[in-house]
Amino acid sequence: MALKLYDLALADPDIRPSPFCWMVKFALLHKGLEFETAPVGFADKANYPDPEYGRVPVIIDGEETVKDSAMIMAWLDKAYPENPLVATDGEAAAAEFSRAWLFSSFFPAVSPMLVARIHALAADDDKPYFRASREERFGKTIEELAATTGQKEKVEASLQVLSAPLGRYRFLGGDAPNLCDYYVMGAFMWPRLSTSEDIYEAPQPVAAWIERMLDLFDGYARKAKRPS
Ligand SMILES: N[C@@H](CCC(=O)N[C@@H](CS)C(=O)NCC(=O)O)C(=O)O
Repeated sequence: MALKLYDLALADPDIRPSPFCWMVKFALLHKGLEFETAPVGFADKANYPDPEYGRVPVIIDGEETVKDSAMIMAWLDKAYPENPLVATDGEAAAAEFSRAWLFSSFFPAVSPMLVARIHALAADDDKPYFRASREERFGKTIEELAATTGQKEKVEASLQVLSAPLGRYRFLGGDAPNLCDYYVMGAFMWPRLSTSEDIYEAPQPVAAWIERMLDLFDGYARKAKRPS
């Protein structure tokens, strides 16, 4: 039986913007593992594999249930050692750094630009939960978040740190992608699939790397449905 990934869906069930689910999708593709996805809405907790946890990604592989993108990565390399996501302690440390950079820099910069857009695209049944949970998390209304100024510039400043490594190497993993690339590109799929607009401009080496990442695995990420 194919491995199952629980994935977050918007009102259009083919639009799947979750950055953490994308990190896992890239990792599964890297491993060459077959998988199917099970879409769930934000508030649809009864259909989550663990309603109390109430988050995705969660993967089910036979008897195994694994939650949390970072835990899933570690589990994948243990259960399926072929094509490691990180081959050395150095690569593991770099991947942890990449993930920490997302949380300290990229996500805080981009989130205010996305919350209202995602709310507009969420299923009607999910909207009240999404609004309440995000307004509690950010301490602002969705409308106040959407009106925040200067976020585009903050995202663009945050992306500058990637210009030097990606100007020198094809991937953050060097000649070939590794977990660092999947963490960062997984995060970049979030704005890509939450709006039809290009809401920031990436520096040239980063933009070129994004195109390379979209081409991987027979263009899997490039083919993902975007809002119209
Ligand atoms: N630390 C978790 C975070 C997972 C997470 O926050 N997922 C979001 C989707 S991107 C979610 O499940 N949201 C459901 C909700 O907001 O209730 C991971 O890395 O997997």
